[in-house]
Amino acid sequence: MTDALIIFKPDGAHRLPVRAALWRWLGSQREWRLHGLTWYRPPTELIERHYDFLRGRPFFPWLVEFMTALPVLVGRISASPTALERMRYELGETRIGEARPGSLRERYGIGGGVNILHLSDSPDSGQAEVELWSRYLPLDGIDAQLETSSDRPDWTYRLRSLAGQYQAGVHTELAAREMRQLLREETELPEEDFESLVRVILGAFR
Ligand code: DAT
Ligand code: MG
Repeated sequence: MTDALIIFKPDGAHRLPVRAALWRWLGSQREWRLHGLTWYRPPTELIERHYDFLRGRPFFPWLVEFMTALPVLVGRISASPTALERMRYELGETRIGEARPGSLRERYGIGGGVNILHLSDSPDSGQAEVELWSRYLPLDGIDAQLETSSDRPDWTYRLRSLAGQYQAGVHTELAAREMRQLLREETELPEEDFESLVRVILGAFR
């Protein structure tokens, strides 16, 4: 068995229909065991270390801002190496435009690196990531209370379409305004946190 780190990223943690879908998937524990899941707002230095291999990439500053903007759900699973590989397959490719149809990321990601969930990609990275994050928080208690369904609408595909317009500079202001409205319907964050969510999601498409 191997350990792996799992993170509901800000979009996966706060867009309620997405969170419910991720929880249905993760909570099924089909071929894996969930050992910890807890709310935590990671400090910048932790995210910079976690994504150290991406330092210098043009999207790195955005990635750090995205991952530190709000509390996220962080956890640990154990699985066989092949089961971990299958989980990654079910998750889908990194960039939403390339994510396999039917995968979690294709279904719920808005675009680019706004891709809902982190999951360690191998036994080696799983061990290293669990070790790193364990220095900041315990990863062996499931204390998050999550719902398996949500009465909020899931606007993924409209958000993705609008993000495309926003990125292309087509109806930029209208697209941003509409995205904000749709995200408002999907979330129940207090105003200040909601503004952070909108800022980091739009920030992916600048
Ligand atoms: P994954 O999350 O599929 O393991 P990764 O470890 O290669 O992917 O990259 C970590 C995160 O960095 C990824 O989830 C989103 C962001 N990212 C990677 N490549 C990107 C790109 N070309 N554009 C935007 N964001 C990217
Ligand atoms: Mg990775």
